[in-house]
Amino acid sequence: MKGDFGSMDTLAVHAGMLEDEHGAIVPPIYQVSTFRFKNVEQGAAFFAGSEEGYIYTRLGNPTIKALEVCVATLEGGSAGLACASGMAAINTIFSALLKDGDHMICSKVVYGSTLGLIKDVLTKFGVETSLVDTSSLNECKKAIKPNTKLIFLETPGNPTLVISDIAATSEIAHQNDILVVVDNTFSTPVIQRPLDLGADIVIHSMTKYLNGHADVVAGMIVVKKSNIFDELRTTLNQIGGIIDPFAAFLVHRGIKTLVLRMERHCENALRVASFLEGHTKVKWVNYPGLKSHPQYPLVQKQMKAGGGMVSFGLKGGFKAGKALLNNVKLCCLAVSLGGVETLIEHPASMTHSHVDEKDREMASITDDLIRLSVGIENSEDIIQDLREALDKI
Ligand code: LCS
Repeated sequence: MKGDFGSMDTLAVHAGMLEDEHGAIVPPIYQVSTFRFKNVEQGAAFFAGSEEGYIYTRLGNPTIKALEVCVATLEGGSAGLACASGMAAINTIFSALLKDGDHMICSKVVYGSTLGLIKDVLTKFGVETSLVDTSSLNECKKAIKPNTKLIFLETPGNPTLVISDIAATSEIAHQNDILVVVDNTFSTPVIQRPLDLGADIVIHSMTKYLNGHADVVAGMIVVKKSNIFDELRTTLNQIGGIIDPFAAFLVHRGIKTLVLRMERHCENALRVASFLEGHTKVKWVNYPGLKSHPQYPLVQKQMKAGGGMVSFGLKGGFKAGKALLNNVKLCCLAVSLGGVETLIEHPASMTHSHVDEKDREMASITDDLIRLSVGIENSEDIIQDLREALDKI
């Protein structure tokens, strides 16, 4: 893309389409592990960093680079680092920025494996974590210690869709020399740009909306300022959690329709959430785009729309929920989210089943909670499927 076209719709199509010697209009797949040097001097210069060039795919690859430039541009960051999965991205951040004796604050509502990584792995390396209701600024402030290095926010949180105030938390964090990392998987930069709101780092499970087609597992780190980038890049290179060039190509391809897909996800989710809210068998609905969301004013402040995720509970509890899950036909009973097809799951027995019951309770991940990832199908079809399944309870 020549010139400066800043709108998200245009950037999603053009960002990261780097110059290609043959004029290819999308980045070709460099499915190679290693790159030939012209001579010893060039190889040595690439390794020394005095000359730029590709060495070995774990250290860098043109197809991966194109995707990194694309997502960094969409998030308004200075650089991106593509990873093998969302978990590889989170692990890279923790490994690079935390050490024995450090303390971290983490939203108590996060994806189950994020919590697993903290509890099972980070503690082995002497890092202490406080799980905090980060939707309360006061709780967040109270949890800060002299050795706090990082605040990790997931907003909206998986699966309750609780919201944390990115701008206000970043302000408090920066007063205390603490970095703020935001998991922006549920919103994508189309809906929420954490770096603009003051966060230092954004991570994504690109497995979800960015790729959008349920056929890739991938992650991304985007930094606002370049000063921490080298440390993250070196750590990723050493840990080895890099993305495969073909996966990078697919995600980059998916991003071209990200804005269109997000618009449809949000439109459909609002309709489905409104339908559920009005149904006699439904006890509660949580959707950031509904006025009934407990933090609706904050949603309006930091998000452009409610996103594609809805959580709800039935009056008959999980027993009724189980009947619903077993009776849907169009909605697919599966974990993951953010793809074009509607998925439905039960977090307490699936995505968050390995979280201690006590931690689940503390995070309000109740046994009756059903999570819907609303796809881009016709919204009337999704609603009809849910209505018919609810009728069978
Ligand atoms: N962050 C969030 C918010 C997630 O929802 C997930 C995965 C991850 C990070 C990890 O990404 P991955 O390594 O899988 O690319 N969430 C999943 C879920 O809710 N169901 O299945 C996976």
